[in-house]
Amino acid sequence: MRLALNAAAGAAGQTGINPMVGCVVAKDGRVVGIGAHLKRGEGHAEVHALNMAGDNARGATAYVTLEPCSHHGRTPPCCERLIREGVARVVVATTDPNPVVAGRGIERLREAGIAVDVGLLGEESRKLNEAFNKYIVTGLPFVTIKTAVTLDGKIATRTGHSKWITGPDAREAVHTLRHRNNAIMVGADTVLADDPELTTRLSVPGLNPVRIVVDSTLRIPVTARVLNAEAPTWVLTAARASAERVEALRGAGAEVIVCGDGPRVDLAAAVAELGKREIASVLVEGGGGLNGALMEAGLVDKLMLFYAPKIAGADAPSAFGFASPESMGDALRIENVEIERFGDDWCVTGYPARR
Ligand code: AOF
Ligand code: ZN
Repeated sequence: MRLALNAAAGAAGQTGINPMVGCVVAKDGRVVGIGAHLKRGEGHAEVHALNMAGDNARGATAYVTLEPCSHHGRTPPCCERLIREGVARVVVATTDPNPVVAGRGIERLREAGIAVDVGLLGEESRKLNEAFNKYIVTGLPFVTIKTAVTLDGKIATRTGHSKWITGPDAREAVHTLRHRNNAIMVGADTVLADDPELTTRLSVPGLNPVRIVVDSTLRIPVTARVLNAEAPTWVLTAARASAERVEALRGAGAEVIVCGDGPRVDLAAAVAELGKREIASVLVEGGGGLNGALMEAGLVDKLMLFYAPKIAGADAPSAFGFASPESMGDALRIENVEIERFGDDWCVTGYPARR
């Protein structure tokens, strides 16, 4: 199952709205087939592993990181294929939260006389697919805020200078995060201050996320690098944005999407709209304003704070621009915190407590 999980994780960022799934077929103490789901619309993990196993699948054990599917989607049901190949036992890490599967795959295998065990490394499999698990039941993308901060929680100096807070290892990790998310989101202020390209670069090639700019009044210039042809760019705006600016940005290649009918972008409506457009995961590369507004609206699932061993001092902008509560007991609590080292920096990962 560990091998199957590793195979699944290898396809991080390339399965679109589909989960990462791995499968290992073992018989008489040896691995006879291994596979992973690599791309939406293409073979599921079980199919690749069973194709490799061939006749060895008969009487074998299949280790699958997600319950084999029972539905006819873009590909036929994996449980039927496992039955047809004569697999004797299936070990499943976790059930498929997809309402069209949700236990039916396991049920079908048992009906066919196959021994099914559920739960081996289940927690790890669920964590691997935390974005899919949310998206498939709510239709909403999993939102991760990533930011580089000084030890005193600042994202720039008092002049707005921010290149660079963290070192090369942390920045490399951020490009991997871009590859792993379907979309990347910033505020107009970040585009105006840093003119970022928001593509996946550095040493390893990867996929570019859809670039999303939140810009209520369409202040970003048509020459902004985020509008280049490297990846699609969607500009989220409010109803009051001028028709002239809308046309100018469309002319520069952006898709302009009005979210809600208030004076500013309705962030809850924006996130729902992204879900409708098959964005299952969003990496927010902030700005304190956007970070704070998303946190206040309860739209953030996960935080990844890259801490550099520096102190920026007073008058420097903070990572989260929302109003501070009166009492520390009311400070936003972050749960399930983990720390990982990147060169001289540390990434603190956690999940905002639901209130
Ligand atoms: C599996 N094995 O490797 C994957 C599964 O559109 P489709 O046909 O690819 O179906 C996608 C759904 O199938 C997805 O939402 C999830 O429920 C399941 N994914 N299942 O047995 C796999 N990737
Ligand atoms: Zn399947």
